[in-house]
Amino acid sequence: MRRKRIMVVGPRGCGKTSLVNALNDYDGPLRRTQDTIYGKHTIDVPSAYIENTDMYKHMIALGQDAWCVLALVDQSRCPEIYSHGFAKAFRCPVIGVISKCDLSPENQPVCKRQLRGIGIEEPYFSICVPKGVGTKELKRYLLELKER
Ligand SMILES: Nc1nc2c(ncn2[C@@H]2O[C@H](COP(=O)(O)OP(=O)(O)O)[C@@H](O)[C@H]2O)c(=O)[nH]1
Ligand SMILES: [Mg+2]
Repeated sequence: MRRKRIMVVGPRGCGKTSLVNALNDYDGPLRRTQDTIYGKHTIDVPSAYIENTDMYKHMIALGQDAWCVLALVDQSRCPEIYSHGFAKAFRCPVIGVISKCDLSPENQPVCKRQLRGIGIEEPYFSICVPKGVGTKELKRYLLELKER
């Protein structure tokens, strides 16, 4: 059986690649990813997969390789992009992550409402990867979840 990974989904520019790099303890240059990138612990899913509903099936298929899914909403820019009940499409746990928590703090309630609306329960993790905010808490939570 293939090793399962942490799948990271979210809209364009929300900080997916920054987060997978942090989860893989990689601190080299940030590259733009169009294709799905399998990292040591992660799957970095192209934004297009959640931005186009006709590509959802590809994302669900990738979910077979995941032991958990991190669904990101961008606090600096948060139009509705997930379809209602999104989280129910996966068999593994789906965790809500609010990225760019250093920006537009007034949007935090909107982000939480979106995560709830797509079927994810708290706790939600507010992170800012460039400043190293929240990533330690998220990693610790993931470790505990995996061992359960
Ligand atoms: N201010 C801020 N910028 C961030 C944060 N996370 C990522 N970025 C920046 O947002 C841009 C897009 O990040 P990237 O990880 O490539 O997003 P992706 O398209 O979802 O993979 C880059 O310039 C990052 O440096 C954050 O928490 N706060
Ligand atoms: Mg990327």
